[in-house]
Amino acid sequence: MPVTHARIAPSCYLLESRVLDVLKAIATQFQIGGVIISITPLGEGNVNETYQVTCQENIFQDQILQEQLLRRYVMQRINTAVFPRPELVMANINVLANHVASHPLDKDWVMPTAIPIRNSDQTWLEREGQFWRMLTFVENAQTLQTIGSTQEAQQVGRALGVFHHLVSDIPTDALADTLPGFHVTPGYFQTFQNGLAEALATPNAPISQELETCLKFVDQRAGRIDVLEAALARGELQSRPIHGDPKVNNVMLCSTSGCALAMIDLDTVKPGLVHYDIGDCCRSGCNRQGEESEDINAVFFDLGLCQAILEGYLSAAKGTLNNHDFDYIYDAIHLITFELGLRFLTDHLAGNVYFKVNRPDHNLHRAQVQFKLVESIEQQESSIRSIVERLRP
Ligand code: GN1
Ligand code: MG
Repeated sequence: MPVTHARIAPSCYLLESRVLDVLKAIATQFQIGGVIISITPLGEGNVNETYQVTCQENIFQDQILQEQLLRRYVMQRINTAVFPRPELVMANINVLANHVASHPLDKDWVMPTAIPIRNSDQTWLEREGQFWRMLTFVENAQTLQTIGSTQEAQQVGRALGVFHHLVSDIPTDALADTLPGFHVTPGYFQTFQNGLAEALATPNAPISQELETCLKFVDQRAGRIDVLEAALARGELQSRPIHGDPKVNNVMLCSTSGCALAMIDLDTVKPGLVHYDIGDCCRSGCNRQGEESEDINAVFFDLGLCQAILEGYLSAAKGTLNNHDFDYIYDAIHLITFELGLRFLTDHLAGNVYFKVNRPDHNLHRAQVQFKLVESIEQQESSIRSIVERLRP
């Protein structure tokens, strides 16, 4: 029996016992230790379905119970509408695991790895057309939904820097392109235009004032959408291994020290521009109100957090950026924020088929939040550029 997967965040519903039974049956197919004692929804992802699986292992000596070990795992159903080739996603995660195994990791840095299914080295399970995987759980760590202090901002930036440094010597041809067109803004713009034409062709399609404002906003910025791709085509920027989704809640901070110790959500690790990552990390980290802010007018881009994120990043990326790379940091922050707004808006026009939503205008609202952030970035362009200049070696 397939698990139902309405496009709502898993944390919004309690697991029915029927669903739990199915999840348990799936989890036991993987090489996990002990007896499953609970499965609960985990995280805030917009794409995959994520669960925490907790197992208990009883350690006996001379038939006397010595210890009860609790082990946690992360089980996910990969959204195949977004990742049509999940086996490539898993292949990339394995490339990362092998790379890390042959490289000394920074002290206290953890790379989540995939757990194979029983009696096999395959790291995913296909069941009734759905793809499942089990990952190691990063213990003694937490994620933030939004950044509250410059110390946290430094750590979020440092996490991305450590990650980039770590993967910088993986040859790009060793990584599959799991999501062609990901972060290629001109492609998203084309999809948006097609979606808009289709929506406008529908007789009597209602266009709210909010939608009309968003459409105008996009139209006014159409001229700069190829800034990164054009620099790539001119050879000023190069494709390198990237994380692809370094938003704040994909960084794990040690619960004791507050130091970054892992980057999770490795689905979008693939060749790309490090600028997509730097831009996305600042986009997400410098918005104190968060992506889901109810109050759009309260949204702004925080310069102090931006400086701290970039400082943290550069302290750990260890010279992976050259002069041209610095030239495009402002553009990256601006473009990736605009791009996410455009992606939300496109999904709204398409009827919410990509990002999980919990109300019909959810993606429109998310687009408005990102566009408000874009405006704030534009208003502070010279200050952001000055921060980048001060950090240029
Ligand atoms: C999606 O699923 P999640 O939350 O990790 C999206 C990112 C967006 C993000 C915005 C594969 O990530 O690109 O930045 O939502 N992932 C994909 O919250 O499209
Ligand atoms: Mg993701």
